[in-house]
Amino acid sequence: MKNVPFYNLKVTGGFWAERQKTVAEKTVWAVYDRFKETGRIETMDCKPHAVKPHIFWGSDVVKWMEGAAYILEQGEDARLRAAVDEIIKMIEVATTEDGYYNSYFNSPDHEGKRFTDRDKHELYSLGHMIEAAVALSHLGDDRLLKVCEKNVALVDRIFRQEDSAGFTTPGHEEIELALVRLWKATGEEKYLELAEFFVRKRGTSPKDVPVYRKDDGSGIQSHRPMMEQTTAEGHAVRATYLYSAVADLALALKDEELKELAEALFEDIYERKMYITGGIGSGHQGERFTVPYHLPNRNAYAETCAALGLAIFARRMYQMEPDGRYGDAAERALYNGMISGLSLEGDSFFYTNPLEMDLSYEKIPMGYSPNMERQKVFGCSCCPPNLTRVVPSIGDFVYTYDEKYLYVHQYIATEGSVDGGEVRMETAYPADGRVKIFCTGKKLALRKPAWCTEMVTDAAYTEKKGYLYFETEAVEIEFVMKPVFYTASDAVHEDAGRVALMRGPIVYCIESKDQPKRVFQCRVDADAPVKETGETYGGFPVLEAAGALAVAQKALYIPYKAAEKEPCTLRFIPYYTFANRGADDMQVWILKK
Ligand code: FUB
Ligand code: ZN
Repeated sequence: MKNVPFYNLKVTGGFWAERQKTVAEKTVWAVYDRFKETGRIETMDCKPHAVKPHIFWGSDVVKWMEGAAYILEQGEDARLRAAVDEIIKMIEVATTEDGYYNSYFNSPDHEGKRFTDRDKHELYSLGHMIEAAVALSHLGDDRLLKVCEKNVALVDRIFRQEDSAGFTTPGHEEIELALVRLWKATGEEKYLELAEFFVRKRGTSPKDVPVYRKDDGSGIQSHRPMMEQTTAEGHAVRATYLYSAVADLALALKDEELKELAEALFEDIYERKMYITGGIGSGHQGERFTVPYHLPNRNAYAETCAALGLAIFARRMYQMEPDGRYGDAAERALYNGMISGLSLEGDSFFYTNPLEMDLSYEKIPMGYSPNMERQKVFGCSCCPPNLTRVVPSIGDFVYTYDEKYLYVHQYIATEGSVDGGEVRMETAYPADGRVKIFCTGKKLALRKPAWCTEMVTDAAYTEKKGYLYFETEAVEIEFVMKPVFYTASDAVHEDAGRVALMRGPIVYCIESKDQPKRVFQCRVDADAPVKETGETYGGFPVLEAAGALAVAQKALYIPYKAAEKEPCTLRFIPYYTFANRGADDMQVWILKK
């Protein structure tokens, strides 16, 4: 199967068109301005400055550049082009004779220390620079690509040929998937070989001691040889970047063992370690996967980058083989646990994406509390520029194709070209479940959304592994969308006795400001019908459900029979919009009445 790159498609309307507009007009500049204010941009020149670069500040900046390049694909913007140009020039000048660039190690304080410390994110930062370079080269600007190719030649010599670095594989993965992109962009086999080297060597080298988390190495996916790592472990962003590279290599090398490994890793996440929002990495210590079914709501870490990581891993899986679970995981993450990281206004962010907020938690001395309010920038600001990369390139998630079929994995209004033919999808999904698709020269294979229990179409189809196969070039279908309460597996102890509301792929939540009392007093009647109010928020209907309020009692403890409840109506908004009207208590999983 081949991918249809977003370059061939235009997003013509709906949720993502609106988010793309916000990111292009607002977010990209909000992130740039914060990076300028904090010194991230100026330290790209590696000269002495009052402010000292953090180990991966450079990665923040090149991720921003990658997003800027995607925005420039949509149309020229002289100011954006100039901002990108300035950074490229700084990198060119600061690159050493032997091809090395890193804003931390090329700065005067850290000279001579390169490639000695596995946890200093050098190869991670280079990976992101490669991704930015590939994006810029598509615009016809190869300057950064040249820098990267020299840099990669150095890495290849030091790591693969001489084995002379202080470690064998990176502490934070990213270069692996970036090298696959570089191979695709240049056709140079050596980049694919280096990607394979880093993946296969993982967990095998005595030099790769688990210094980082002082654990068994699982925190950075180094506890055993890669081919024996069949469960998702450790830091969730690192893990999903690595697993994405495993899937990339499986596809590029047509390697069955790598494919089986990627499948096992995906299954472990999908069946046991993923929030209903597509958030992953529940543990805040180590930003990591913990144990199966440990999905706490209030303490959920669920980093924005990790949901994005799941989405890009799942996308690679469906590029390999159509299986509805992959598209479902990507859809959950994109519409919920990832995009919740971006405010409706587009200029503030969440790093963690809990499924419950209790404002009083901020006051607990020495306790863990997530950010209750969206932030303009973080000390560790990886998430905002990741959003500026993924939203403009969202078209990458929509289609793949083979000789016979166009596979439709995500329902996003788009028009463009596929394999010499024309493709067009008209839909307001997921505000509305009606979809019209047409592609010249291809039959259509449509993912049946996991949430869908009722479809309406006149066309005949056969169903296999979550896809509907039509023998026609045009299809009209409705995935009937209505609010549904979900329950979690018994194994998820935190959700016992609770339900969560979804409408199509959109997870809903309640905030105290919309309820008669704080959300912790709210109980919901999961058997009563849910009403669409006629209002919308964040592009989706505001929903109402019948419930009951536990009447506040003064005494700390009273007999259960004496506790009073009064009927009420609960008002639900899309989860991804939480805390857009200021910090508030919030719940996704609500106690049943
Ligand atoms: O370490 C670089 C980035 O910062 C990671 O990907 C995020 O999880 C955050 O730790
Ligand atoms: Zn992040």
